[in-house]
Amino acid sequence: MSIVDERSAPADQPEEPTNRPDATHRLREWLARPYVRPILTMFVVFCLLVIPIGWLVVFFMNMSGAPASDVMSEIEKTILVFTIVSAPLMAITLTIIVYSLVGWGRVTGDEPPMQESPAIRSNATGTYLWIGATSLLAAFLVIWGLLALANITASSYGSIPSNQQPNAAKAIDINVTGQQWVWTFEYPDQGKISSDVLVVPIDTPIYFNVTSVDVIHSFWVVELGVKIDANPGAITNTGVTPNKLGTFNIRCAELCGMHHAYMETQIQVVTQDQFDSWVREMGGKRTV
Ligand SMILES: [Cu+2]
Repeated sequence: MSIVDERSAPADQPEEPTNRPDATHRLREWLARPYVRPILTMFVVFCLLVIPIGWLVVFFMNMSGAPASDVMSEIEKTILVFTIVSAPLMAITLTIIVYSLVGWGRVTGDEPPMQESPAIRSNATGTYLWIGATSLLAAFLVIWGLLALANITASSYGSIPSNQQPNAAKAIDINVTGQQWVWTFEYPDQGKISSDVLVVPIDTPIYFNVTSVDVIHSFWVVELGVKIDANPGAITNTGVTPNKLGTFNIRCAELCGMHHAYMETQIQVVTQDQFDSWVREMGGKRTV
């Protein structure tokens, strides 16, 4: 018996009126098609697979201590939400690819290849569903992204220049200079001390003035979720408020020459007392 015959014969529902097929009947008929159940099963499995994958991504990101700021928490939440919301699109695409390779194309014994595969391109319901669902998902992601961006900006006084900040959240200015292939940090308000390791007090907004003396670099404080280009002849600004004690990574995120991969240092987030004594040790002034 060929597959075409199976589809056009709703043989096992004798009680249904044949002249007025209602929605339930049509759905049952659709489900009875030989390719529908395997495709639906694969779709659900691929959708569910995304949850452990998304979780694994965040798990690996957190192995080095992230999130160490509200900005990074917001970024991780956004990565998870974007992964999960785009899962159905990935799943339907993967399902169609896999089933096209191993399902419709499969020929066993003397059976001829299937003549009638579902016409996806000319199916109006399929087209409307695809456009409708993807538009809704995209709109949701745009709105989520804008809200997350607003949260990130609001959660850190560090992104506001220090002379425009309320006194309660007075930021520490730090001048960051990139050069092939080291980072240098200068503390203008602490007696212009200079260091190749970034030391900052916890829960205090930090305001970065970033530049470069040679080529374009990118200043990336990995576990704090901060990244901004360091351009020669210009100053770029960003900020963050560290909320976790510990030592985290600073890397260059812009290919800048032979030893780009080794252009890294550390940020030490310490208590205010530890920061004050570090400043004294470095020969600087006590912070305000
Ligand atoms: Cu670099």
